[in-house]
Amino acid sequence: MQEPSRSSLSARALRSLADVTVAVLPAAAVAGVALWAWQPGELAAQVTNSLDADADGLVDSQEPVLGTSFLDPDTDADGYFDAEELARQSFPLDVLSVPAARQISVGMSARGEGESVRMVAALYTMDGRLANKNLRFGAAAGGRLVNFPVNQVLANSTIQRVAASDGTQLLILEWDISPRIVHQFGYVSFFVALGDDDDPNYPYQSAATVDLASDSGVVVIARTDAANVGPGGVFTVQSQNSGHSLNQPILSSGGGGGNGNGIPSDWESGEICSQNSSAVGSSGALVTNEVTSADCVSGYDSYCSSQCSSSVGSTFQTIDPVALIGG
Ligand SMILES: [Ca+2]
Ligand SMILES: [Ca+2]
Repeated sequence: MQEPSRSSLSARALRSLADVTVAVLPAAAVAGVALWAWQPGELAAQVTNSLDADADGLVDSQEPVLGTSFLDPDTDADGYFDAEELARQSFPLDVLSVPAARQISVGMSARGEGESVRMVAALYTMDGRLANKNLRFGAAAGGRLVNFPVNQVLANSTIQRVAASDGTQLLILEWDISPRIVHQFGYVSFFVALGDDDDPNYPYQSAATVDLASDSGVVVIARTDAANVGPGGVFTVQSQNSGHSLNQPILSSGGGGGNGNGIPSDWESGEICSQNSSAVGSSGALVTNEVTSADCVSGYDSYCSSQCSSSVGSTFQTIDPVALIGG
């Protein structure tokens, strides 16, 4: 486990810190910024696979991570398109799970894209605008929570507007993260928090996390599961790994997506690693979890790591999204 290098923190990153609208970052977080900084040259070299065959706001290559169909905008036929269900924290594979009547909500996912991990945040803001909203991005890794400068994330993101079922607009933000961050730390939990600026005591009303792990040179996502999406209340939270996860490979070191080349030959195809865990400790928003059971299960268009069952007893840290909202 390496410590972030303070010396590589660029002047640009420092300047941008002054512009962020989030709370002042602690020194440890500032030191961590360099680790998460984007390489503009690398970013420009990436080409987005923008094909969205069913025009639901999720590109084709994103849908297998969510388990949704790339040919059907409303996979579970409940009247809400897949991207809207991601943003509004209902489960896109359950006709009985529909968005709650709320004014602001955010959901999160990720996929492999070229040689990068592309992060996805789906925002439901009613007015389809970022103005007058509070946004917070960050991650937990190596026992620390790091905030990303909001303006850097936005400057390096694509923003797509998609119609929602109620006539409002969703915002789909996408930005790249280097897979080496995941491989370096072994497990990284990313978060997005979103709120309006009506009440300074409650800057964020919704939060979502997505967890990525490194396994044999492969980036694995703790895939969204029905148990991980929260009911909409005054606040909404979505945790990709809240006691159960389906660990799906999304990017191999050999390049290509998780269902393509580069998956180690000893991983089982047609299966996925189903993992159960229990929280064994917490510190602020950081939760330490221990894997209690893990097995390959069949019936998935994915691959199950040869290390799946041997992860029992290991620990990893996630973010409690509840700790990110409500002031
Ligand atoms: Ca789509
Ligand atoms: Ca639906």
